[in-house]
Amino acid sequence: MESRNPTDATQLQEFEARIARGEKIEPGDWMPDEYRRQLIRMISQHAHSEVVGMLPEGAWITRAPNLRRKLVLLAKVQDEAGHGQYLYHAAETLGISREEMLALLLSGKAKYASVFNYPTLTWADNGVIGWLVDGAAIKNQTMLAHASYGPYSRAMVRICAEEGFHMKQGKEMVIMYAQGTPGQQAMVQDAINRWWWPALMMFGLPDDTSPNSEVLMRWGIKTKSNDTLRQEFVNEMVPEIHALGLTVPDPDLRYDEASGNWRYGAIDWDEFWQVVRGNGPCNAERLAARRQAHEDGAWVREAVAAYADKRAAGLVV
Ligand code: BYC
Repeated sequence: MESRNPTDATQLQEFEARIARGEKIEPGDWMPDEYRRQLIRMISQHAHSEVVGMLPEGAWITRAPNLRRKLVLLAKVQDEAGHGQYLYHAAETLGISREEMLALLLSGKAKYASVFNYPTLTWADNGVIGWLVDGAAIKNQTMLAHASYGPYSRAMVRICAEEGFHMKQGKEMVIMYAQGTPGQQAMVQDAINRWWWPALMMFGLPDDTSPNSEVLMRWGIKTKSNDTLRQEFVNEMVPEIHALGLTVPDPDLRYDEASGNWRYGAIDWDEFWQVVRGNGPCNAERLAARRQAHEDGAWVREAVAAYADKRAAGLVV
């Protein structure tokens, strides 16, 4: 990873000193190749997650139970598209094109958050995704708003503000259904049962098996570890779920007085890898939907390219 070239060694020292002083690294600045590679990997995966993440909830826009819920859901799903845009732009500042990133997604080679390969079976899933999935995302992204790379950290500030709204609209639904009819209570509990474990997987692999964490922490991209954030999330969510009279689908969950932590049971990492490798319940459906959207948008790309050519030739202003 580190170069033997003395100039690079000095640059690396200066680069690490800048990060230690809390300075942001900006697109034109010198950076180690591995820093660039890690950022492209993480930011592009994040962008893909936002865009694929529109699909599970988007499927419910036409079936929202009333106009207010429909408007909120439309706004949320549209926000996720915007998040994808900011993030693709942030990744482009590192020297990869949007076309390359999209080609990797559409060919099935790129990773994106495993959670979006699960189906949304009832309306309550939208509430629980907002509360748990966006809640997990905020926890992670509030940390990433302090990341050492300027364009990524600034994108996170804006995204977190919008995710705050996403989480609140989800929580409002969960509170309402938890206090609703027995049918609504059962529906929201069932949604929590299905989304709890995939939400915990959003924080990434355990610290002792994560191949990327060490370098990400060293260069200030992550400022908290995967397990630290996961534990913080569990500690915040469990009392709230219990306060609503709902349960967490984890028979091993217990409160540890000494540390003040809610200790959770084993996460099924075999299931995680099955889903990440393309064998989750909805992987094929999600990719097919993105490919269809890409094909349907071909005329827009052609029109934009034609306009750009004419503009370059001075034929339009
Ligand atoms: N799913 O060393 P590790 C949203 C991969 S969207 C799939 O722990 P790292 C929303 C990982 O990529 C917000 N793959 O990785 C949108 C790596 O593979 P490679 C999504 C995962 O990067 C719409 C390998 O496993 N948030 O909020 O140190 C509607 C080893 O893992 C996952 C972000 O993207 C996973 N869950 O840490 C609603 C945040 N976890 O690349 C809501 C930005 C791990 O080495 N990303 N892998 O082949 C991150 O913070 C980090 O990348 C992670 C993983 C914490 C996710």
